Amino acid sequence: MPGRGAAAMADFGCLLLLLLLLLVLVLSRPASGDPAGYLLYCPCMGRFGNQADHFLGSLAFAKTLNRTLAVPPWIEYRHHRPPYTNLHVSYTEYFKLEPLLEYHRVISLEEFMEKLAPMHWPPGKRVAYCFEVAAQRSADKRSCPMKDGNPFGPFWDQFSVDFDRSELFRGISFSSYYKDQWMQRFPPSEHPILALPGAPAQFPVLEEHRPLHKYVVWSDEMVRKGEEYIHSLLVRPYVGIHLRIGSDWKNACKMLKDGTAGPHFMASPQCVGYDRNTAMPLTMDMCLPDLTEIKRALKLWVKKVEAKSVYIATDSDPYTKEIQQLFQGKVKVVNLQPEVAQIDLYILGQSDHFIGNCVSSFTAFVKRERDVHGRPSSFFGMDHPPRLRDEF
Ligand SMILES: Nc1nc2c(ncn2[C@@H]2O[C@H](COP(=O)(O)OP(=O)(O)O)[C@@H](O)[C@H]2O)c(=O)[nH]1
Ligand SMILES: *[C@@H]1O[C@H](CO)[C@@H](O)[C@H](O)[C@H]1NC(C)=O
Ligand SMILES: [Mg+2]
Repeated sequence: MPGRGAAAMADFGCLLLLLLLLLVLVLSRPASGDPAGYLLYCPCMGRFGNQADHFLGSLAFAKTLNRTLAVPPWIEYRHHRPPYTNLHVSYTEYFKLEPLLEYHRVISLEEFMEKLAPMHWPPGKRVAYCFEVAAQRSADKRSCPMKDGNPFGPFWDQFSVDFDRSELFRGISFSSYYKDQWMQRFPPSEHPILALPGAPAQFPVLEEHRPLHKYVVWSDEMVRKGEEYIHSLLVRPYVGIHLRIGSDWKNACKMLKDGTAGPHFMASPQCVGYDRNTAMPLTMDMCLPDLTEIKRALKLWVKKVEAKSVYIATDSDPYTKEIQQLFQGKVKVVNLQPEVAQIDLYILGQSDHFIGNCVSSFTAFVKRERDVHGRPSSFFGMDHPPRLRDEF
């Protein structure tokens, strides 16, 4: 019976078509969103060190609220060299996204905008969330300053984001203490996307959030480049130093001379201690080491670790000649001045001993990374910093 065979073939064809249709439907379905909601923010305060401090706090806050964190790109200020506008550098350019997932759910802001925003955060439904006091500055006194000025405007413009209305809050802060208040005020069912003008975090990073640095893992490309420099330029053991001595820093450290700053000044809790009551005094050598102090500390640590080379990272004069003279040419002195500041961070992180600047959040990034891996660090003006809670 030839008809039976043909009918069976036709049935089979129908089934195949149906399956195919189903597959197409499943694949073209918009990505499903997290029912627990998302947290978006602009890393709009300070340069890399500040943004990294804020990132750790924001990661912790996202976990507190159980919202997926949209990891923003880093903002790099290029006012003095091309392209003379801000660069937005993907988190994944420098670090891996996967290790963050061991701690909490994240998605890059880029992927969120590409895959989720069209369905879950479309134009017309973009709500800004901010403190009442921040909205006071706006014309109608009720709008969050999401895109006012630089870097705020360019940051959201890179994704063509405009905000449609604002939700204001008061009497709460970005601390786990207020978790219940946040959940009640902005439940994810009614407020799925919480977009903030700045990081929901403190600067400097809280002591309890420092260990989160272990989830900040260099990308393969950064490791490759960094290791290449270390192998070709340096001889181990090597001492890495961060000389934060440029003109903006000289101005900042003047506050110490005036006596207007206490022991807690910018990133200084990392070396004087986080408890204000027991904090050690912050000296000028710790904020702005002069050449005498730089030589003293270097001599001490080069001798102690029997260093064969010294790596100098700086925002200003590296004092290469002076340091070479100090060791009478017996120690190799290297200053790379890399195009990408994160290369300095990588090389400092890998050194056999690190001497940093107590007040700098650029140093703080290196110090945290080294603490996580049990590598030794000291500061100019402080050879033996107190143990912090995240050291093991
Ligand atoms: N490449 C390089 N850049 C540095 C160094 N020190 C400071 N900078 C630049 O100056 C910025 C300082 O700002 P920030 O990272 O917020 O650290 P802080 O101001 O020292 O707390 C860095 O992000 C770098 O762009 C350095 O040693 N090497
Ligand atoms: C947190 O969010 C995830 C993902 O939406 C969900 O599976 C989990 O149940 C939530 N946890 C709590 C405690 O609400
Ligand atoms: Mg700064």
